[in-house]
Amino acid sequence: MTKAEVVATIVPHLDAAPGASGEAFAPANVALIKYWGKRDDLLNLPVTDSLSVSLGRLGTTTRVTTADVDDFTLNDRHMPADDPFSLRLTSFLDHFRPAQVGFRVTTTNTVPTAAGFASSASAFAALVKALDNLYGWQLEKRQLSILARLGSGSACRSVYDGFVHWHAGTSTDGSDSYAQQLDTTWPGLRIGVIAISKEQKSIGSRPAMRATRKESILYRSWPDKVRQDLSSLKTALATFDLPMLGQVAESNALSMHATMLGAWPPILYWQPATVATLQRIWRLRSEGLQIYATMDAGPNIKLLFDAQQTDIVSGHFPEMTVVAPFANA
Ligand code: 2P0
Repeated sequence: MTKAEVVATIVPHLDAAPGASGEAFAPANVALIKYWGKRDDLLNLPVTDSLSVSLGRLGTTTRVTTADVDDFTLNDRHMPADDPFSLRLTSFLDHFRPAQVGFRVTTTNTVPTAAGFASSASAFAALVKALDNLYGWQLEKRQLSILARLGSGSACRSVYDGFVHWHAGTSTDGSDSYAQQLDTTWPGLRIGVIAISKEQKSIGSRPAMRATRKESILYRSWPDKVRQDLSSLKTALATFDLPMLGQVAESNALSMHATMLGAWPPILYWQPATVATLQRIWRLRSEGLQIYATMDAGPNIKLLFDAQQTDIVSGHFPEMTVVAPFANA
């Protein structure tokens, strides 16, 4: 099935008359159980479930109107049509546009750009919500989640606040591969972002996922690891058990990176400072400080800890940016 065919099954009247404009916000998210590996590259269908926490007011606000030709502004900067950002947006919008229609899209990220959060998740979630508002489709969140996934897999989780579970699903059309919000709110949870490097990554997450799945024998154990971690994390969320949540998230992230090392050529996102920071975290934890690490497809580290420890943790990592994911709750 193509993306356009999926869109047609969800949006009944793609040629409906647009309103004056559509605007929406979507939060960025950090996965505690990672999405790594696709069973379908085109529709961004994952091999396993994943579970994330959305970042409250940190994310993307997007405004869409129709126009003669596509026209994109990112963080107050007009984007050339041949910029990778514009090309990716145009090809995504192609699945939604009635003939001859262009879109003017104005996007603002409230995620600190230096903080090392992926902005594609909140960007595609906000764009889909803004289109829903522009055309008055009034789609359910589950449908918005499926549409956002077509732009970027992790975007299907950014349709929601709080803790979010993305079900991998099994169908070839992806109709059962969507995210859902969990009931739990955890206002005391804090995420501390330690930016290790701002350099361009040596390999993007898309080709890295593909290579890991294809080349790494260690990837075969990844689905079992996710199943186990998902069950433990749900227990941790039900009992607000930070050490359990932290252990699951840290072990899951490190295991994801381990699968990459088993690929050939090997994939390693870590820098020397990544290892040094992990070793500091482990030393502080052995001294009794409840801090845990998670990492995405890059060298940066995100710490998980309780709000009551913020001053102590900030004292050890003064360069850290602290995020309160449930600040709106
Ligand atoms: C995650 N990552 O769960 C994992 C952890 C990176 C490491 O989701 O190809 O940008 O657009 O579906 O969503 C990054 O992958 O990939 C990602 P596509 P996406 O957050």
